[in-house]
Amino acid sequence: MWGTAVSHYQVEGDDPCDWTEWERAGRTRGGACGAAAASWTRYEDDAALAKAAGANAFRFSVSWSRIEPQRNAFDDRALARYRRFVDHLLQLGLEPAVTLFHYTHPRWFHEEAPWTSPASVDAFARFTRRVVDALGDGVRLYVPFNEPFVFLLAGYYDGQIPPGIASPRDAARVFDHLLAAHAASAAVIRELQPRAAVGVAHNMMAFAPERRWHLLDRTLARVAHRCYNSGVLEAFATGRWDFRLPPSTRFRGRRDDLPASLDFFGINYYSRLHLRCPGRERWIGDFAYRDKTGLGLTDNGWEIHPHGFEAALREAARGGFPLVVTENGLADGEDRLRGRFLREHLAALGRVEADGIPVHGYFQWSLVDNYEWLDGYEPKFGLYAVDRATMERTPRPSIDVFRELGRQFLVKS
Ligand code: IFM
Repeated sequence: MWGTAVSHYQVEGDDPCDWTEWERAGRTRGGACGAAAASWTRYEDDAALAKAAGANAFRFSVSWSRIEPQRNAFDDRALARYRRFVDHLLQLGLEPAVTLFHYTHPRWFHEEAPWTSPASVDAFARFTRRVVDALGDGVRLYVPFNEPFVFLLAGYYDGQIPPGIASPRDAARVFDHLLAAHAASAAVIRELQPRAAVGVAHNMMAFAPERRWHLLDRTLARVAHRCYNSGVLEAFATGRWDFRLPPSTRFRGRRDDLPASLDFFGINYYSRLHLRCPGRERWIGDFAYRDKTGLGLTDNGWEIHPHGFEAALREAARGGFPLVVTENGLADGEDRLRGRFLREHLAALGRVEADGIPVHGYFQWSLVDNYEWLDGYEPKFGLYAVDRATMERTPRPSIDVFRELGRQFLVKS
């Protein structure tokens, strides 16, 4: 698969949910989402844009808050809207890859079935059932959770995103429930669509010691890698997990049904962080992006580091699952860096494949400029620029590089 990726809240617009409340409370740096890229009414046009960019697959997520605005009350019109979109993708020859959870929740969720409670697992399984039933057999790829560990850290450890809780004890319990919800969701998908493949989209990063010679920096980089990259991978590969989140939270558990719940492992890769311990701001450690390889920093300051992508793919391959790159991309409004970024990352992917590790798909984040969570509309990740006044989409020049690399990628397979 050669595709583009978007998520519901970041492109659809006007979707009241827990994030909307968060924006209203002034908890985002970049303001409110509002109309996003208006894709709720333009999805079919967006599909045509992906096709024109050479894609044969389209990753998107469904909005839980549109589909189940009140607990146990499902909106058939919302489900039908997504079904029409799936049918349209299929007509265009684009493989739909459907994510069920991409950060946002219906407004009732945190009160009535929060992730700290086992009720969340049942609620997510029920939601899965309605979606899979409505989308039918045209969808052959499901990703129940996008970046579960990022959501966990930001939502329950740092408290930066909804539900805004900073509690290490809750975080460990939530991890358990997210994995249980994944397994329950996978079981429902298998029951209703036995031919569909189930994956997870796991965010992986490169971690480096700020000072190569410094024991504490090196230890912190190792600990960060172990917990951020390998924890989720090990949980899926073995059904067990046991790692620590500094300073002292232990994540430990077991779910025997996890390994069999996954048909592919998705990697979302963007950048590398440089770690320093003790930190100047937080004693436990500072995290900074630096342009150490000379490939530049993206508009939101992230280091471009394709070798980290290569390492992430090799690490992920250790889990033994078929690999898919479910996200990779950069914020680059002027399109100065995107062409090279794409070439270097696909070269890294090629090196991995040359060593006998096949990568079954690559999805570029993102098709269009969209709402970047806490940072609003400033970072521009799109292959297509979006004019926020007219919602008109304009291809960035590097789209030709994307198309050409896609041709080469697909010819190989
Ligand atoms: O925009 C996000 C996306 O929602 C999840 N993965 C990372 C992207 C860039 O920050």
